[in-house]
Amino acid sequence: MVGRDMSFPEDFLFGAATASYQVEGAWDKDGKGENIWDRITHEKPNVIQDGSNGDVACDSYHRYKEDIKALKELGAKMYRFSISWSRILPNGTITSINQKGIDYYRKLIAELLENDIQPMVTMYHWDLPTPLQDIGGWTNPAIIEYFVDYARILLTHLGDKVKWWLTFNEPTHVARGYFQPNFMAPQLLLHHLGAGYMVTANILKAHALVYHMYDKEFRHSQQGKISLTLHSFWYEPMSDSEEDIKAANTAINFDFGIFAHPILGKDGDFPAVVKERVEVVSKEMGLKRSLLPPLDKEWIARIKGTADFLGVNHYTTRLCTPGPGGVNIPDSGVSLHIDPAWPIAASAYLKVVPWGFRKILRWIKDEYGNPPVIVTENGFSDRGTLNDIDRINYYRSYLRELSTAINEDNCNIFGYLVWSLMDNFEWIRGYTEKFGLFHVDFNKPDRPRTPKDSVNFIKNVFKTRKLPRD
Ligand code: GBH
Repeated sequence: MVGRDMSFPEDFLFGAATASYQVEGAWDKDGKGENIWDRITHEKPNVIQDGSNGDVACDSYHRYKEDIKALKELGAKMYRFSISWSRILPNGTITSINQKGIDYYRKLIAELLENDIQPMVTMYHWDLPTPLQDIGGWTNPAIIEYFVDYARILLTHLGDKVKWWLTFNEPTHVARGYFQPNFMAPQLLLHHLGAGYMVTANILKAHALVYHMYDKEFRHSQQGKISLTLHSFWYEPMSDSEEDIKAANTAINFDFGIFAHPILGKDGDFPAVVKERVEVVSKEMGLKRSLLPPLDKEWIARIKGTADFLGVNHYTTRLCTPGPGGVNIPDSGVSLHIDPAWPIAASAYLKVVPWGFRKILRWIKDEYGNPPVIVTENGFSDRGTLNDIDRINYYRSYLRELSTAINEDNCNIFGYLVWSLMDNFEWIRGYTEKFGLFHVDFNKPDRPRTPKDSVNFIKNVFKTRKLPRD
């Protein structure tokens, strides 16, 4: 370790992230429509671990100024938040523009800019208006144009102030809502119909059309950048055997490459290994064609290159060996394992494996020609203590790997955002898992935010752009 450069570049963008449904609350205020998380939490509260919902959450709709104070205290230069589609378009379409929704985001953005914090805006972080779900949601190709309509409204009304756009957060998780049990809304179980792959294709197309719309109608006057955020575990071979190495490569292509390759890969399109495997499995199931709808030449060309940079969310690692696959990455033929020696977090999925962070960043560099990357989420969950030493240890070890990826591997990484600014609604885990640097007291009507010990640690890193030696 002696002599390792543990600093970050001068113009590096440090900041924090949240998402609309997880923090805003005000679920039915000022004309907002219902979305799929409102619906699932209200109609089936038993699918949420503590029976809770995001009706009030951190009440950021009313308390965004306190969020900005917290960001200031942290020394954040960037705040990534998402927009609630049903707050802007209550019935899902442009026949129902809600001015109060637009006003809310304009106020939030103005206040951020006044405090020298750059907004990075996610257009879709999982909260689909229910009328669109009722026509099949992301499986219905009609959604492509509805998303383009929605994006045009955002770019028109907010694009003068916002220079960083993400169309989608973790589209693989949107797809999982259509086949993985007990997971993301709308919790459908339609893998046998290829629903997840339909979602994948439709999201890729919607993303590409919005990118080209930005180029044609907005880039010249607004001068911003647009991309999307992908999530991935790092997939490490369980052993040095050729089969395990192949399994790990298959896994990362199913989880990350399925979106990254069509956009950033040299020839575009889905990764060859994904096309081959899904074809074989579909035939084995007795189908006449692959569950993965092929992209035609026009779409391959239209999707390729539609990222000015890449957003990456990363938390943890899995070990890979050939096997039945399981619910996360069906059809891959890879079985995923954890090393029992890895330190744990409150979230069952999250094990502390810092070296996996460096490896995935390096893999992205090698696989896609070193694109500009911003880490749009990274963080640790506990049960909510203010003295969050385990979170500090997580950040210390992961940030070391990040600095090594930058300084030794020459990965083109220009920013890093923590997940999350504050405790919030963690999807089906409700309020049982806490990712915040700021504690939020969900029992008090005014939802007070209190800094945890990790705030001091992160603040110091953001300020000095260096990691402490010990
Ligand atoms: C991010 O996703 C989300 O963008 C954010 O909204 C969320 O609050 C944050 O993470 C913290 O979890 O495949 O069954 O093992 C990361 C999503 C969700 C990825 C759970 C891994 C594991 C479930 N993570 N998932 S499983």
